[in-house]
Amino acid sequence: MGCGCNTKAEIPINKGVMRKERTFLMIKPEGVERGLVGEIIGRFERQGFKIVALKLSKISRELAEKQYEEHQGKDFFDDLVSYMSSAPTVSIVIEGENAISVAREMAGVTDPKFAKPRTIRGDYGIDVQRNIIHASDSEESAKREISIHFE
Ligand code: D4T
Repeated sequence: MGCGCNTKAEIPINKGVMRKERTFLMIKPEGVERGLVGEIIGRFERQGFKIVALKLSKISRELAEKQYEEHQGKDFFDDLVSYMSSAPTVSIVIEGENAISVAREMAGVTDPKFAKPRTIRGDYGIDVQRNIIHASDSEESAKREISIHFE
């Protein structure tokens, strides 16, 4: 009996409303340090997404602040931007059907303690800050984040 999902996909894709989208991902410092870049990119490729931009860089504190500007003023903001600018990260743009919501599903919920198995944070996340990957949460964020990381 068919499950109605893409058999190649790691996570079933909702075939209801299909939209070709681009989204921004960032592999956080501990993901790079622990040698998880290939594993993480591979998951998105196997899910059927096309990599349209890819960059390894140590981002400045200013860029990290811009990336997370919606969290300015929260108690974790300073630690978060220090952490994100402390070591190399990988910035990625992927393209494909429902890329924004599917990438968020593949990432898993923010706190790895609660993230499901087979999600990136569920499988590799350490804690809420060292949660391996960032994925844009809306079309507006995706556009904004792509433009700040890939001028
Ligand atoms: P990102 O933006 O990294 O994909 O994460 P989420 O979209 O899943 O979660 P978020 O916006 O609530 O948090 C942004 C970023 O801040 C870190 N964080 C979060 C943290 O260090 N301490 C905290 O208490 C929270 C809530 C993790 C992700």
